[in-house]
Parts: sequence; structure tokens; C-alpha cells
Amino acid sequence: MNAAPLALNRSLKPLPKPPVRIVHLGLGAFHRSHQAWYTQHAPDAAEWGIAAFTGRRPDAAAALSRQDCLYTLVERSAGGDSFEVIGSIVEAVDGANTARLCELVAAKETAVVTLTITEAAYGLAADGTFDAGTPGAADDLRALSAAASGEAGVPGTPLGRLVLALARRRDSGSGPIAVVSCDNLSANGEVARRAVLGLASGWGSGLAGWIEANVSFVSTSVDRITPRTTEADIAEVEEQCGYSDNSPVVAEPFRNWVLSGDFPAGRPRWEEAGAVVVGDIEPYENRKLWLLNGSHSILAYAGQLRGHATVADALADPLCRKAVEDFWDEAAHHLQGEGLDIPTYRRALLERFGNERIAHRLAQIAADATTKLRMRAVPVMAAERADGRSGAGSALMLAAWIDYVTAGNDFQDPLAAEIQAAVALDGTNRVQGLLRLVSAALAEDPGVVALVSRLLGSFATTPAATPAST
Ligand code: CS2
Repeated sequence: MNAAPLALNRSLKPLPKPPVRIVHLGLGAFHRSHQAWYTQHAPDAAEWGIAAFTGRRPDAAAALSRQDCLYTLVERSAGGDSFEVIGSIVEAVDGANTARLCELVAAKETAVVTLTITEAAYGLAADGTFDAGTPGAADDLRALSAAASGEAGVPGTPLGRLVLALARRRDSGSGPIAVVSCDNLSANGEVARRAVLGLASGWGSGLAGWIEANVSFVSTSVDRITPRTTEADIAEVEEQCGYSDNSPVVAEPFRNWVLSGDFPAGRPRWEEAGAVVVGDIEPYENRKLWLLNGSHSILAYAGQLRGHATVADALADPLCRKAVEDFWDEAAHHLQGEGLDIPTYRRALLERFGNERIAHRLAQIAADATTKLRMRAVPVMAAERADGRSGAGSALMLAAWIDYVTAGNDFQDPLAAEIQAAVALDGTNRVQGLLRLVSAALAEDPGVVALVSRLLGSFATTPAATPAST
């Protein structure tokens, strides 16, 4: 088929572009299915354009720029697909282009910086504090110190680059701004604040003080299952929409965004597109991180050990499903807030995970385990043990991960070298060594080490008939 390019809409008129007032770090599929969707659907969308900088995939900026930053959002329900062209991103930039980042963050019109840089990019130590000793942070502290004294110094991590840009905003006198973390971390606003202030200490000359007084760190809980786009998705968009789009994004119909914090320079009216603004975000955050993301991690490790490839396949396996439901029972002890309605939330999750048309790869979810398990297993287990129960549901998530890395499966993790070193140990030392990378306190609890050790091998058998992956 000779499809027209997406840079022109179907009536072949260029779409009007809103001015840049939001800078985003971490241009990936999730940002495009979530914050970009909410921004497009806010009633004041015409005033709020997004300039998005790439993180792990610099080529994403060039691909999107080639089609005028427009792309198709494919909303994939169990019953079929619907298509929408998203135009809220107006500029897509290689994350290494710090000159453009500084220019945009320093501009008076820019009011919000949103982040989807992955959990691992906040440089958290196992106790949740900012770790200035990681190679990325140490290099950035040096680069920022050089930049502060007028020498060549360009930070390499997204937050290091943000600190450089905030220094330019301070110098330009453009005033307060909001930084909004949209990564799956508890108290993500506070975590972002600590990481930014930690890096800003490299700058000296009061930058950290200016940030404390002028930058509001907003916490959010974000939710929309967005699997990686495949070649088949690209072909489907061309066939169904009649234009060629090399960067479509596929997501489930469900979406949720809860925000808490100040926006001193304004923001789009996202709440009119369905976002919820609350005073206390913690109960919502825990519900999502534990019930959705926690069970995702169980399915990622247990499911792959059992030979499954997608969330829907793994959930259809009774052994994996039971592990999920047991963990949910356990987590629910600590989700007592008003209005959380855990039974309804659980039912909705079963339906969302069971959507076989969304091929959400377990291998994608398995990445960055050490950071993710700290948010997904550790708090529930610690709360269970504090209440005098064993924490067996969370222990099973940890045991499945230990089995997964011990079995020699490929994985990506900021602590990959430390994981390999611990895997080389024997028996209890191995369990304790791996647990230590997730929580020093749990690794020092002999009851936890014994319980996790006992649960190893729980997913060792392959089910008789593995459902075909979609
Ligand atoms: C997943 C999340 O990859 C993962 O770790 O658990 O990306 C999950 O799909 C999203 O948080 C859903 O909102």
C-alpha cells in the first residue's frame, strides 16, 4: 500500500502545535501512552505542548521527528483496537542535547518537567537514600562541579542533566517550576527531590538552596499497561489507518494518574481528562505498586520459570495465579485506607492482566529487579513481619527472582555484577547475598532467609500444557 505519511493528518492539513510548556525526560512508549494522552485530552491542551528528551533510546527522537512528532495511540481492548493520533508532543530531542534542555527549562513559559526515567535512574541505595557513589552519580557530580566553574562539564544521567538545566533556570530568573516524577517508586516526588539535591551539591554556590526554595517535587502514581511496540503493530496501523507511522504505541484502555503536590507555574487541567489530585498519595501509590507492579514481578519470574512469555499466559497458569492471589491477600492487610476498594481493584487487575490481545512480555517486566523488588516485595514483607506474620507471599516473589537469576536467565539490572557475584555463592549464602541487594534488613533476618530458601524451586516444574503466546 502507498500510505501517506503521518506528518499530515487525514485531511492533509498540518495539525496546530501548542507551545512548549512541559519538558519531559524519558521519551518512551509509556510517556506517549500516558502523560501525552492526558495532556492532549486536557481542555486547555492548545496551550500545553511537550518537548520530550530521550533516555535509553536516543533514536526515538529522530524517528518521531521524522513524522512531525505525531504518532498513533492504539488502544487495545479484549474486543478490538481503536486508533487516535496524539499531537501533544511538539518536539522530540536526543537526551544528550543538554543545550536545548537548558534553553527550554530556563524559559519562563516552561512550567513543568515530567520524568519517566525508570526506577533505576534515581540512584537509590538499598535503604532508599540517594547513593552518590554509583558511577553515574559520581561522574555527574564531577561534571556539574566543572560546569559550575565554567569548564566543560556535561552530565550523562537524566537527573544530572536536569540539575544543569535547573542551574540555567535559576540564572535566567524564570522562577519556580514543578518536577513531576512518573516512575513506579514510592514517594517518587520525595525520591526525585533527594536525588536532584544530592546531585546539585556537586554544583556548589547555593544551587541546592535555590532548588529547595523554587522547585516543587510532585508525587504521582501512574498506571497504563504499555507493552513494547512490535513490527506487527506498525503494519496494523498502516493497514487500518491508511498512513504510515513508524512509532505507534499500543496500550490497554485503562489509565490512571494520581498527583499530589504544587505546580507554582501552572499545569494543564489534567483532572478534566480524568487525573485525580489528592492530598495524601501514599495509599493509592501502595495499592498500585504492590497489587499491580508486585504481581507483575511475581508473574515475570515465576511465569518465565514455568515457560510463559506474557502476563496473560502466566496468569492463566494456576500456580502463578495462586502466587499472585496469595500476595494480594498479604498486601491487602496493609491497604486499609478509605475508598481503596481492594476487591474491585483486584477484579479489575485480573481482567486487565487477562487481556490476551495485549502481549505484555514478562522479560520486559523482569528488568531492574533489585530496584523494583525494593518497592514491590520489601515493604509488604516488612509490614507482615512487624505484625507477627511470616510474609510468605512476598517471600515467594523474592524466591522466584532468586531462582530466575540462579537459572542463568538473561537479565538487565543496575546491580548486575553484584547479582552475578552473589549467584556464585552456595546455599544460604547465595540467598542472603541476593536478598542483601534488595534489603539489608531482610537479609539479616534469619527467619526471612530460611523462609525464602524453603520456597526456592516452587516454580521448577513446567505446566503440562503451556498456552500459546499471543
Ligand atoms: C511493569 C510496569 O515493567 C514493569 O515493571 O510492572 O511497567 C507496569 O506495566 C506499569 O506500571 C503499569 O502501569
